Amino acid sequence: MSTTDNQLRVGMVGYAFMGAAHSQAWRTVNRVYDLPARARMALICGRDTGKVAEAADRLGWDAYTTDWRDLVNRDDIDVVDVCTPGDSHAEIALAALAAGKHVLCEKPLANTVEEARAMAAAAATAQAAGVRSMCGFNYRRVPAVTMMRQLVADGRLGVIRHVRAAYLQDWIVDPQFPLVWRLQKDRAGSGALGDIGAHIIDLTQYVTGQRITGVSAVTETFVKERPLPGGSSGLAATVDGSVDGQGPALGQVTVDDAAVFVARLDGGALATYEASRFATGRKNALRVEINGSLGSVVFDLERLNELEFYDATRPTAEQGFSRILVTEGDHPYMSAWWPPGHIIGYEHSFTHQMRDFIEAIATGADPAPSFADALQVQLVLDAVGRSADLGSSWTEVEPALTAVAV
Ligand code: SOE
Repeated sequence: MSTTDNQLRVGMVGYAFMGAAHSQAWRTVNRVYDLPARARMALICGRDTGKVAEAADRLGWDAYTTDWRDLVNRDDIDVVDVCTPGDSHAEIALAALAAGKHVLCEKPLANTVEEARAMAAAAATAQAAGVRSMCGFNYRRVPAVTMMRQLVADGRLGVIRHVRAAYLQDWIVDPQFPLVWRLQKDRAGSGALGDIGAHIIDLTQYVTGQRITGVSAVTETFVKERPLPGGSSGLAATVDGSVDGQGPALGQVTVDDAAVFVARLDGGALATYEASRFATGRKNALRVEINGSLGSVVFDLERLNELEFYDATRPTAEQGFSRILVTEGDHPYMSAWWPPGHIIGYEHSFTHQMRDFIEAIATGADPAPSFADALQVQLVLDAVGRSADLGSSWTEVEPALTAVAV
């Protein structure tokens, strides 16, 4: 931290969707929260000079560079914010930690367990030297999700029996959608599983305070070849270089389009998880329901200012799911915003994330989720992938002997 003016000079690598969401949060956080340090949007990094210069202007960064190694090693940078595809998270975060920078890394932490282990180990070493690190599971910082956790922690649901989580999108239902980096294993590590499944794994563990100890999974890639980005027409070269006539060049999809799994949690709960990019009509539909011995609670991202709460301890005649509007001043994070009933949005979760990160750095606290927390999510992702590959717990249904009318 710059001791002269209590500034945290931030360098961000990446300027696409998450770069824009993080920039909005860095621009806003010190204007809505009274914090012990101020974030300075000092430097943004991207590979293309023209595009990163435009991003610096549009997103509000003081300067730009195309060299992330320079960024992490500069003496005038205190925080490195990693907003790149997963295949560069480890390299950038490890270099930044080694250079004594505080690190915020987007989710999932890495593309492999090995990378995540190295990052968690480096973060633990750096922590001893006062360096803070956090993984960007932003949905933890939706006020309603934090309140969900509080309800569970306060025992209002009793013993947790079921966790039911789905994160559904539909942006690649069209088979002509191009083979972008999120559909390539070497860039993204996995598909829907790591991109959106990671969110519901982290969120449910955060809310219940329980950890997933075992899974049984299936995954599917519905569309196995897609046009290459900017795909030229003409002879269509498939992934093995063979040419099969006219049409855009095609490439192999190497990640899952959908992942479905059941899980056991260490507190005894049974859980079901669904992450899909083929849920036609579902744009960014994250829904979590927790059932306990004394009640249930439901969070729906499309109604992110609300919780549905069922209190089984109420008189039977009064029981039913109530709708809690999580906009009161004493609800998590809400004191900084508007009067009750004036709702907030998706982008506010990132501002809350930066609030907590800045406060942790300035006070010497350890921010959550830590890289160790994110490693645990990576271990679950890995187990789901191995379970799906093995098909070990899959029992075929015996075919009916004769065709039956259905
Ligand atoms: C996927 O399209 C995605 O951008 C995720 O990568 C984000 O983590 C999620 O918040 C929104 O959807």
